[in-house]
Amino acid sequence: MSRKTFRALTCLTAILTAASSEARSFTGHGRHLMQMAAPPVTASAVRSTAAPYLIDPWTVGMTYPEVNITAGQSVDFKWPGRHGVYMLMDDTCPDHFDTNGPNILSPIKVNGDYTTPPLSKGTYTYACQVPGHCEDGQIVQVNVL
Ligand SMILES: [Cu+2]
Repeated sequence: MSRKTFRALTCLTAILTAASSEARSFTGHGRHLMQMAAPPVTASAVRSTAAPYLIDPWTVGMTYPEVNITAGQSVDFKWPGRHGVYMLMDDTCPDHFDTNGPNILSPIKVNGDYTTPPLSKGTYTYACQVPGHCEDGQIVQVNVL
């Protein structure tokens, strides 16, 4: 192979390598945009087709065992009487529930029904924000596996 041919081949290889890494980064970028467009709470990789896990009645005086569901599944709370659904940051009843903000999933209402969005893997703890209800057993831990 002549020196000139060798240089031309080296140059061609460099161009092809650059083009293919460009193509890869474009694909990666496209995938990133698709993930950005999806709701953040949706499990994109594993989406369960299972029906929502029903907690009925969601009320006081109960002992709710830990719930195990699969990624992409939702939890549906239904209640008689006056309750709400509040997402806790840990598994203990707080001294104080925020009166507005993102932790309030359902405001306090009578005869309510609230279904979470499809949940991604993790541990979630829900309680009722009516004063005294969490301490009276209206708290549940949900493990999304
Ligand atoms: Cu309650």
